[in-house]
Amino acid sequence: MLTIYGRANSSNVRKVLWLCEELGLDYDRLDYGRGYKSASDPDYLKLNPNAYVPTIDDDGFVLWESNTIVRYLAQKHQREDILPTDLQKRAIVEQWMDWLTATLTPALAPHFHWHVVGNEKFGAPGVQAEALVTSSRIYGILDSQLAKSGGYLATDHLTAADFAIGIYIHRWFALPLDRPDLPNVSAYYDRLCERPAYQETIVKIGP
Ligand SMILES: N[C@@H](CCC(=O)N[C@@H](CS)C(=O)NCC(=O)O)C(=O)O
Repeated sequence: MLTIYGRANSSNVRKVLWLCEELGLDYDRLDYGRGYKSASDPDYLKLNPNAYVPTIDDDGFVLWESNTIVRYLAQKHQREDILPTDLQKRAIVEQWMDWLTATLTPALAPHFHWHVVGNEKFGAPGVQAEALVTSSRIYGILDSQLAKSGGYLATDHLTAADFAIGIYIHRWFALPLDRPDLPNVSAYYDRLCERPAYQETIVKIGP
């Protein structure tokens, strides 16, 4: 049995939930993390010493780090379309997964921490305007990539990279931002929104 530890409104948990729904997997989900059972509980820390969600327990095999979990589940279920076995195709998927963790997520974070979490540090004069310059530039890189990829982040069909970035596409549109016009990002979001599993695990939950 697959158990997912993590609240359904967490961005990193939603990556895993969306994939599980697309794969049609049976799983249990336990509400851990902010607002629920604490991820700092000693029992949880034994599974994941970082006190973060998500963590999975797959028949006794424990794994954390959302992007790693996405790759693990795709490979376990032999979805070569989602996680290519070809060296270079896989490297491109992983490149975009690393990029979104290292570059896109931190660029979007100041907007999320102000508009959703309400952390006043991010509402100080000039902070949001400056953050928007950065986030617009980063989503601009995404727009250029989508113009040549064939419609999805790494290539012309859904891969692990899309499962990792999906929540941050929804968040970009769901937050009250003065967004630049990025037609390929908009078309990508429309494409993802056509998927019932994306609607269920990401869009309906909110930013
Ligand atoms: N690199 C980790 C980051 C995990 C992470 O930051 N999780 C957040 C939720 S999105 C968390 O656990 N926050 C504390 C909490 O909810 O208690 C991953 O991708 O799994």
